[in-house]
Order: sequence, then structure tokens, then C-alpha cells
Amino acid sequence: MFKALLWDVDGTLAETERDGHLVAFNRAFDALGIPWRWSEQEYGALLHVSGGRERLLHDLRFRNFAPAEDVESLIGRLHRLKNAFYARIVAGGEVRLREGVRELLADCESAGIRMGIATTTSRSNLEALLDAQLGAHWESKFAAVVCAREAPKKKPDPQVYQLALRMLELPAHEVVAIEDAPAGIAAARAAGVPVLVARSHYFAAVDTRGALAAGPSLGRSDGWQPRADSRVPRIGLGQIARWYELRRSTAGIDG
Ligand code: XBP
Repeated sequence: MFKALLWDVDGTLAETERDGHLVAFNRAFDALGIPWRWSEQEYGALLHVSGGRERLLHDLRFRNFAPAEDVESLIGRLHRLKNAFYARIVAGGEVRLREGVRELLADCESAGIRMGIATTTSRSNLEALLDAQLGAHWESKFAAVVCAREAPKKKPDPQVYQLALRMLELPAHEVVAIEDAPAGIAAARAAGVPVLVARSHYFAAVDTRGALAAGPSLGRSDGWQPRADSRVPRIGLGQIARWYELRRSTAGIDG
């Protein structure tokens, strides 16, 4: 049995990108008089750039826009404002945990499987989301919490996973990660952590080669590859353990 589960946040714990970050970026543009808004589709294309600041910088490079101030300071102001709007949106509770997440968190707690957070989003975003969804004491559920503050090298760099493994004091092959995006899958794999993929809105067609298993949602057992036990309505700890053992016995998860 694996010893710990590492959770990605954006797209995996909740659909934060479409319902939270995108809305907040557009409010920040509006507040600072920036003359464009990102559509849902444009934002999807921009998600290949990890990190909000990096995404803003990338987009600005392709626009014929001469800001009245230094680009770095404009990006800094936009990003702070975006995070403030994001915090307000998620504090309202409307960006909920994805289906099956709360149940799997509970499975781990009752089975004594330690958990960690492995995200390169800002700490304030993580706090705002989990305060609203899991309550003020959410951090006590996790043996390791790594975000952009500790891991400034954004995914697909494996830094965030390497730090989480160090905090857990576990080798990579004894941990399972849950991810949704190509950069996250690549980061986990580069750190040697077996990865489960719960496809999200923006990454419905993500390449899942090499994943332990991939499927549409932790909240259902149909549509997963390899197949999940269809007699159970969701992906629980027992199913993940079966996939993990399958990988150990076939391809091998070496230590
Ligand atoms: C997700 C991201 C983040 C969020 C915005 O990282 O790429 O950029 O979209 O967060 P991960 P910030 O997959 O590691 O959760 O604006 O705070 O960067």
C-alpha cells in the first residue's frame, strides 16, 4: 500500500481556473483600466503557462500595449489584485470541491494515509479556497503543504513534489499524486511520483500516458482507464490501492 497522497489544487481539488482565477483576472483588468478581457477559451490556451504572474507576462508580450508604468510593476499590481478578487470569490463558497474529493479526503483520514498539498499557486489562494471548503483548521489534515512560497519553480519543474516528499520523509514510489494538467502530471512524473489523473474542464483531453489511471472525476467509477470497479460509485482509497498494486506488479514501481 502507498503511504501518502499528494493533492494538486487548481483543477484537481476544485475547478478554480474557470470559476475563480479567470473571473478574478478579468476583474483585475477592469479595475486597473486594462483594455481587454480573457475569454474562457483564450484562458484555456494561456493555461499552458503555469503561474498567474507568468501567464500575465506571457500574454502582455503578445499585445500591442504600452503601459504607463514599468511592466514588472504593472504585472505585480495585477497579480495582487487578481489574488484579492480570487480570495473574495472563493470565500463566498461557490467554487466547491470537485465530486469525490471530500470523500477521498475522509477515506485517507480514516485509514491513516497521510496527505499533502503540492501546488505552485500562491499561498493566499490556497488558504482562501481551503478555509472556505474545509474550514479554518484545514491545514491539520495535511502532513505537507507546498505552494509557490516554498516552490517558486512552477510545474512542470518537479521542485514542488521533491519538497513535499522531503516533508513527508517518503521515497517517491510510496506516494501517489492526483493531478489534472499536463504540467502537473509532468512535475509528478519527473519527481518519480506515480500519478492519478482526474480530468478537468480545461484538460479534458490531456495526455495521460504513464499515469496510474485516468478518468473524468473522482466522483464516479465509469470512464476510468484502467477500469475501476463499477460496483462502487466513486474512486475511493481501495480502488487507488488496486491501481497502485497493479502498477507495482506489471510495470514495477521501483524503490
Ligand atoms: C496552478 C496555476 C496557478 C493558478 C494561479 O498551479 O498554474 O497559476 O492558475 O495561481 P498548480 P497564481 O497546478 O501547481 O496548482 O496566480 O497564484 O500563480
